[in-house]
Amino acid sequence: MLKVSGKTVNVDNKEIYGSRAGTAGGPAANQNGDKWSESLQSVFELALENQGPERTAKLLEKLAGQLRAVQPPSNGATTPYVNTIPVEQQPVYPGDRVIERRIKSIIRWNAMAMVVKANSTTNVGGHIASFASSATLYEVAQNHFFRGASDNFPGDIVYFQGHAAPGMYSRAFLEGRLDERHLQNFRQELAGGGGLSSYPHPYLMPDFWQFPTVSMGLGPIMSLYQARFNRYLQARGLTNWKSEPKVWAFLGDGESDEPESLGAITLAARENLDNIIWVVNCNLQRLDGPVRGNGKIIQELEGLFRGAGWNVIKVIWGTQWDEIIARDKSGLLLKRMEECVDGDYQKYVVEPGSYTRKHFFGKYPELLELVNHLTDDQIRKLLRGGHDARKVYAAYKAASDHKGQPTVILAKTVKGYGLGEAGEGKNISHQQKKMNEKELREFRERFKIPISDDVIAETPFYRPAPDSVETKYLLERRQALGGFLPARKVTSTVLDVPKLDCFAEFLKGSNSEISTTTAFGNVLRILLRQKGISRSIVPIIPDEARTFGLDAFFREIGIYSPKGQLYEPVDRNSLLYYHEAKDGQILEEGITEAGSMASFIASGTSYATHGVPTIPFYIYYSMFGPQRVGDLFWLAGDIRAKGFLLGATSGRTTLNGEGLQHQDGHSLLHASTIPTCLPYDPAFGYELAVIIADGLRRMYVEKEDIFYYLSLYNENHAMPPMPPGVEDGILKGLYKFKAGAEGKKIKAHILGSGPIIQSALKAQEILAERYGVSADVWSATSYKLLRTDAIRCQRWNMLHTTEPTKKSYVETLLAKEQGAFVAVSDNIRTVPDQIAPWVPGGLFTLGTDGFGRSDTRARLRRFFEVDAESTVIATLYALAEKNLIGREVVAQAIKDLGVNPEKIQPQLV
Ligand SMILES: Cc1ncc(C[n+]2csc(CCOP(=O)(O)OP(=O)(O)O)c2C)c(N)n1
Ligand SMILES: [Mg+2]
Repeated sequence: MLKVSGKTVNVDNKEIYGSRAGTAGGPAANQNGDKWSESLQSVFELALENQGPERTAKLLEKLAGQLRAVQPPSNGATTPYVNTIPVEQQPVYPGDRVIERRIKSIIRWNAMAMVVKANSTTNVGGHIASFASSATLYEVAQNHFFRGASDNFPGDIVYFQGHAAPGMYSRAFLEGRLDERHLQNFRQELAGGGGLSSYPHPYLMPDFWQFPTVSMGLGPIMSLYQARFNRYLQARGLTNWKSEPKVWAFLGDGESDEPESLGAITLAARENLDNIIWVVNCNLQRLDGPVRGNGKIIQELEGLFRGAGWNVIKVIWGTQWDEIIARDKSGLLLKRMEECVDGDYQKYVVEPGSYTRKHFFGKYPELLELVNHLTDDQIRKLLRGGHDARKVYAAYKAASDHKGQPTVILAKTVKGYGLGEAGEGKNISHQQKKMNEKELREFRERFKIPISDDVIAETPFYRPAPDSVETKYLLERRQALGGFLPARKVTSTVLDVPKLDCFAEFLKGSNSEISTTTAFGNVLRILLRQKGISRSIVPIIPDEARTFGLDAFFREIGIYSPKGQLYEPVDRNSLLYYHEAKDGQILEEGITEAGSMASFIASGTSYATHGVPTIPFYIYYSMFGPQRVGDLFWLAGDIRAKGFLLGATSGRTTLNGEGLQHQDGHSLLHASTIPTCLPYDPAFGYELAVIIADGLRRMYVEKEDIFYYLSLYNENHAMPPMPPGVEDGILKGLYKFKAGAEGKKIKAHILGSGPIIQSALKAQEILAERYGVSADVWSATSYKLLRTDAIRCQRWNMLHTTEPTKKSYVETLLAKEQGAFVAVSDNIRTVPDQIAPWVPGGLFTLGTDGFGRSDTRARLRRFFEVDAESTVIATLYALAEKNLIGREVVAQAIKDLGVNPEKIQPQLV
């Protein structure tokens, strides 16, 4: 007993020291917790009374400092390592668990069988362990949550984990959507009758898969922007949904290391996206080994998501653990659960139950009593939460009902669950794709699959009869939920796109000098006035509208914000103020090219995802396009996205002041590698108008699954009127823009693109005036398209040698042209070189290979040898190489034009 100022404080010195010897959470601390709390409260009150608040605060601070020295403060971001939903709050499971388990077992078998079978005769690979760990996570959702598309409802939007694809095929097989031949040909798409793609690829299986997910991190980031885009569509009145679809994203715990996975999670909390649910399959393993062998991935992710404002639901322990946890009055079980690292938990999977008894429970002898009634085998089979349908259902239900925040479910599972010796919880699990007969038998026993010994070695597929309880149940559930998933259905309507004449101002040309970026702004303004499409346009900008001179659109069409504008913008009094609105049309993404691409993809696929075609115009710094987020560009092709990508401030020398990291001369090449992308490098406003008008027609009337990449530049120059009859050439990639001087014997051709066509035009004058050469200037709008067409013809000719040959567009166009051909652009030489084999007599190419740097455009163009003088020299050289002029003319021109022949060469190695 302690007496302070006449009051008795209930503190027993012996207990103080006794408790310090034990650790926090120990039995003594628990039993005396209340006593201690009362005692401290009394001391605190006495201190306040006797010493006053100020001095009490100082005393407490001092004590807190001492406490920090022995116990660093908890960041408060994590909760104990147990299920978030307590047993008392767990809802009753609404399904027939016995039948569901049978269905799940059969799906497990076929998913495994298709991989094992494929690898018995081929080396095509595949994965068993990922789906084995997530089967319950998918099956509970398929039986009770995922809603299919129906009238006025586009269906829930589900991002399936790429490596779990065999599980989805296996279910579709049971549903009768795929047959044995498909499963037989897993990963053998070129086999007779076709097969199944390795992963979710809408390009390869357009009626089945909606979202490519296998490049890790892309599914997660796309799902966030998809959920946001769904809100945007609703806010703009573009939907008539009877209820809002949920966006579900299934991802691996290892996948969470990708910056794209977690980099945008605050968006979902900031915009209250309670229409999204993430399920992270925490099997604690990735490809090589544990995700966090020395820590706990679930706790780490919980802290991150809570910090980001998400609702976090942990599903760690299965039902059998409930009573064990309940019987632990000491707090030691929780302590043990918390102190074990993921590497330990992985070990408990591969070792027998006796090991877990000894090392997990046995660390504190009191804990052994909790499992005395269990055999070693029963201990080994204590389920993790993610394999327990009741726990998973409870989490999904809570997530579905949660309002105001996005939800993440962190479900603990076992990688390769059910594979036993063949790969359960092993470090090699991810790569496992073969099983021997003994392992197959064990798998069959464990999941009770009716396959006899004599055929088991062939891993036959098993599908219950159409009138079996299992098939009926499975179909009934999907019917009740609106239909099958995944399924991709394109029902979109045709848009009333404007004709080219709406761009009359570009076709007429203008005397005032503008850039193609400004011209694009004008095109967009015109399009926004076209009734047929104005509402469908989705301008996307990552914090660069002012750079591109598009800030006027802020006021005109508003920036989308679910909160509207809660503040008075500082520029409210100006005409072009920063205007946020609940129904704003612009997606102002901030500085995230990955997020902007995800929005582009959500918008560019809304024709399929929602049956509502929208037209994304995503304009950005071209250097931060495919170079920065190339994998998303590639995915845009796979997912069959439509729309326009506008790489602004393009050109290694046109964007002159920004230096090495900004000056882009190779995005066109990147874009050329994407099979469904049409890359263009327009020089003039009318070219831009022709390309965009035709693009709208092809994508939104003809319904071609293609998208456009246009480089835009910031150099002002004259925008001439469109010469007659060039539309076709603009679209195909090349047309004669300005013929050379007449009456000269020596002929040459200069192919120019973007603003560098000005070098070609100036070179044309110099060549005529000083060297007697008549050079035609051509505008090369798309080398890739010319090349693709040429390859197509060449291939046809090769395979049909006895039939009349076909001639490509570029060959036909240039067939009668004489002299030398030179190409010049603000891109690396490989861009024009794409057509060299089909240019009569070859193509001499100039380009901006090498790192950019800051300087004036004139000096940069001399440096990279793409200015008019360098173009003249190159043309003369190309002529000299063909013996059409003397070599001394070239040497003389080098002197005349003041070009230093010993100047450094810009490109390296
Ligand atoms: C961007 C990217 N990098 C690497 C890979 C190769 N890869 C495929 S699966 C995998 C491990 C996945 O681990 P996890 O996310 O934990 O999924 P699990 O299979 O364990 O469910 C890796 C590294 C990939 N598919 N994508
Ligand atoms: Mg994993």
